[in-house]
Amino acid sequence: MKDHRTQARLVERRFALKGALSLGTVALLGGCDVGDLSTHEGIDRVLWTMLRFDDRVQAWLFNRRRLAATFPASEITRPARFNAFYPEYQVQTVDPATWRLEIGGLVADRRPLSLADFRGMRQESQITRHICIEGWSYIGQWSGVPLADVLKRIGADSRARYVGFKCFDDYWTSIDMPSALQPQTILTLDFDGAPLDPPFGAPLRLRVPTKLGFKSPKYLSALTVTNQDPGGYWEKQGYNWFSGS
Ligand SMILES: Nc1nc2c(c(=O)[nH]1)N[C@H]1C(S)=C(S)[C@@H](COP(=O)(O)O)O[C@H]1N2
Ligand SMILES: [Mo]
Repeated sequence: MKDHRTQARLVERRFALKGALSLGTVALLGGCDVGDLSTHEGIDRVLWTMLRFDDRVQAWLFNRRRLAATFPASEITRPARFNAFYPEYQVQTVDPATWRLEIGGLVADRRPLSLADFRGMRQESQITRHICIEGWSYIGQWSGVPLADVLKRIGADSRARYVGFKCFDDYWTSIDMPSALQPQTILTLDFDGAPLDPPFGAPLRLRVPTKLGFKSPKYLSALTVTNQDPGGYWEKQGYNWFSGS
C-alpha cells in the first residue's frame, strides 16, 4: 500500500498545482473504470493512468516558444550543489579524447559524435535555475550545443515522440520531442565558464531548464530518437515523467 500512497501524493500535488479536477473525473477522462478502485491492481492502474494523463496535460500546456527564466551573472550560486543517486566520491570519469556519444533510433546518421564534433558546433549559453524535486535549487551558467541543432545534424525524425538518453553511470531518462527542440535545451560542454567537472556531468550532460533536475542527465553515453517511451531511473520509481518546472 505504501507505493500507492506515494503515487497518490504525487498525483494530489500535481492536481493541487494545476487546478481542481477530482480524481474520479480524471480517472474517467483517463479512460479507466473507477470501480477498479476496489482492488490493489485496480488502484495501481487508476493511479498510473492519472500520472500518464497528467503527462498529456503537461505536454499539451507546454509551449516550445516559452522560455525558462534567466538570471544575471551576479545571481549565480557558488558553489553549485552536486547530486546523483550515489555519493560524489563514486563519480566515474572517462577519457575525453576517446569518449563518443552513441547515436541510435529514428535518425539518418548513426555515426557517434566526439567532443570535437560538439565543440565545432554553434554554442548557446544560459544562466538558469536548476531545481531538484527534493526541494533545493541553484542558479548556474551552462553552455553547449542546442539539442535541436544536434537532432538536425543527425537527421532525426522530429515527428518521433521521445529522445532518450543513457549515461555511463547506468542512469537514464527521456524527454518529449517538443522539449527536445526548445531552444534552451542544450547538450552542455561548459559549466561556469570551464569544461564540465566530473561531478557535474563531464564530458557531456543535457541541460533542460524547463524541467526538474532529474530530467537533465549527466555523463552521457547514448542518445536515441524513438516512439517507444524509454522511461527513466526516477520515472520508473514513480516520479512524474514530464516533470515541467
Ligand atoms: N547520469 C546521471 N545524471 C543525473 C543524475 C544521476 O544520478 N546520474 N541525477 C539527476 C538529479 S536527481 C539531479 S537533481 C541532477 C543534479 O545535477 P547537479 O549535480 O548538477 O546538481 O542531475 C540529474 N542527472
Ligand atoms: Mo534531483
